[in-house]
Amino acid sequence: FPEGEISVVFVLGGPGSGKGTQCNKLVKERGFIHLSAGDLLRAEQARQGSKYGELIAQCIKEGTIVPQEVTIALLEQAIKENHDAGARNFLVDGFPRKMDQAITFEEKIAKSAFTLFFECPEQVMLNRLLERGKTSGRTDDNIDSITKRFRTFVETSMPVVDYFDKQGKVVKLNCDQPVDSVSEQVKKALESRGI
Ligand code: UP5
Ligand code: MG
Repeated sequence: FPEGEISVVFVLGGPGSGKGTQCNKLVKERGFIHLSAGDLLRAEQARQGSKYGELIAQCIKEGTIVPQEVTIALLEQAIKENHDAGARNFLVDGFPRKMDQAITFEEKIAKSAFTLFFECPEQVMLNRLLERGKTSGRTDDNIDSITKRFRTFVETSMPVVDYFDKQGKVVKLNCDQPVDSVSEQVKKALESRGI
């Protein structure tokens, strides 16, 4: 996409930090298109005839990162479809979570406007995910998978946050707060970046 044609805000933060919850609010209140990389991967995994079903299922359960080719193709397709329908403002949630993805996406698809980074203590995220796991049906909402997801986040995804932070493109939010208080912080962050 040519510069300025679409606006992409990355939403990063640990598992259970509340990315999806806040993105859903922004869709309702501000009309953003919300693309969760995890949701796109889960949909692809469930799709009849997908070549990548087993690979995705395995990575999600083990908390590892699906090869970037798969995830970026899904995101690119979703962005194109929504753009064709007139959308310009995208929240890309849970992506990029590895350096190669960050570089490829910004080279091939679009530069990000900035990144919203959801800071939250692991213990808080753990409690949220275990609670959600009682009803979510997600194969990775169990203590084994959650532990692995936390490790991948620290080792593989935090370097991406640091990379954008060095460019002055990260706004940090304190997410160990009630949903509405986080939501206030999100609004201020968007305002401060003119979005
Ligand atoms: N909740 C939310 N906010 C709250 C608050 N302020 N106070 C109290 N409770 C709050 O929230 C989690 C739970 O907490 C919910 O029950 C919510 O009600 C409550 P949610 O908004 O769902 O948090 P979120 O940060 O979105 O958590 P999620 O589990 O979705 O995060 P992950 O980043 O782990 O999951 P994702 O779906 O992005 O990725 C899953 C897997 O896909 C990855 O582990 C990886 O294997 C794979 N993946 C890739 O390989 N590549 C990618 O690019 C992306 C994903
Ligand atoms: Mg999510």
